[in-house]
Amino acid sequence: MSTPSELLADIERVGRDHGRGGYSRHVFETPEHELREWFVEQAARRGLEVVPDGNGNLWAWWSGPGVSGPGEGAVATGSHLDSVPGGGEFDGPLGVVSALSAVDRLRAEGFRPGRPLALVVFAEEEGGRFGLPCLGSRLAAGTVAPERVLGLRDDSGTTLAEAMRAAGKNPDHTGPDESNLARVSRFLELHVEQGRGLVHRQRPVGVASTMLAHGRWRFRFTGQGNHAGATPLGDRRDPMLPASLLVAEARRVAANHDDARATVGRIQPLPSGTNVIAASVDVWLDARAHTDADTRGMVDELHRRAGALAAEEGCSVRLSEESYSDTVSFDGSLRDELTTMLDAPELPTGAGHDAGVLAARMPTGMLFVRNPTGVSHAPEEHAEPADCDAGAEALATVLRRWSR
Ligand code: HGY
Ligand code: MN
Ligand code: MN
Ligand code: MN
Repeated sequence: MSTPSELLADIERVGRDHGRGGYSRHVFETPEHELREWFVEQAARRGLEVVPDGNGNLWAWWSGPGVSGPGEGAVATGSHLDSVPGGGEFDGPLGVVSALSAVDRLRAEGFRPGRPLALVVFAEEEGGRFGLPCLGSRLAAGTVAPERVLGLRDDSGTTLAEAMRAAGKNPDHTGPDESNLARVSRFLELHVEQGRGLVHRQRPVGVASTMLAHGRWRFRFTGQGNHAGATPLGDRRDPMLPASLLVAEARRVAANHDDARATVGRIQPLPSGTNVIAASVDVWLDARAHTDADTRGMVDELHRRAGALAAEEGCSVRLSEESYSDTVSFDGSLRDELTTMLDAPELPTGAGHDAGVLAARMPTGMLFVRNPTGVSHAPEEHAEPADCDAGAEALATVLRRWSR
């Protein structure tokens, strides 16, 4: 039987990108590709039948007696292996290794599922390479169409379709996954907590109540590229000025909405030269709030401000929405069942997850494992081995009950 920490040691050995500190596991690229192969090998070692779907997701089935492959009313658990650039060790992988460890615990006691049980690895949950979070689960659930995403490009200009081909996958097979997902009746994702709610509650494991509405938008400011030395200030149309002012505006506007969050973590001037006035500047906004209205209200206000800031500098601005997820309130009876079964507190999540996509399709829940730093999307993300064990034990408890 492997503990989550033992399996995470494998993840670190295989998946750490030692180049940039922290982890940068981008979908279909090394090391994420190596981690997929590691997962397939771990699943096979446990007698699970791995059934990749056409979207880059991996389904490892533990079928009940007399049931071959996916069956009606199946139960699924899982998370993702990809990361944000320079991310942490636990965001995603903890859900995957805890699922493997939970299967070990159930097998060790001689448990046999009465209905099929699937472990799932979803592709591109972070949207770190192609910009659309929960790409794999959205394609599988049919909430985004292949033709909308196969042309998405990464920073090198490679399209998703090209990246899939390079990884030996046929992009023509992307789309709703009726062979796996359609048969599943309940989904549960275990995830490291991103925040300190469990630290404050002094508990190792919690149950998700709600997920913030959240989305990503790109503001493209366009001015006139020019020479840094030969262009007097009065002759400039420098898009970097409104772009940089927008960052402060985002913080100000978010502060005017209840517990909202607006983040600019990425700015891309073009052509990006030290002695060059940029021709254009892209500013990516991540905006989140407790309601759809608040989230979209913030973006609308920022769009108006961006237009005014651009005009002051003789520039223009174009806004495009790259992704959006409405707020999620997880299935009430399932939350009650989990909090009772596990004697665990409920807590909200400010982060998005594949479980948020599946929640629109079936009764879905999330378990969180305490993170003493509360930090995530950074190398300081952490969970203690004893809390990881408590998480895997809780997951095994639920899977035993659900797949009897
Ligand atoms: O951005 C998020 O909330 C998640 O980590 N993808
Ligand atoms: Mn994340
Ligand atoms: Mn995650
Ligand atoms: Mn020159």
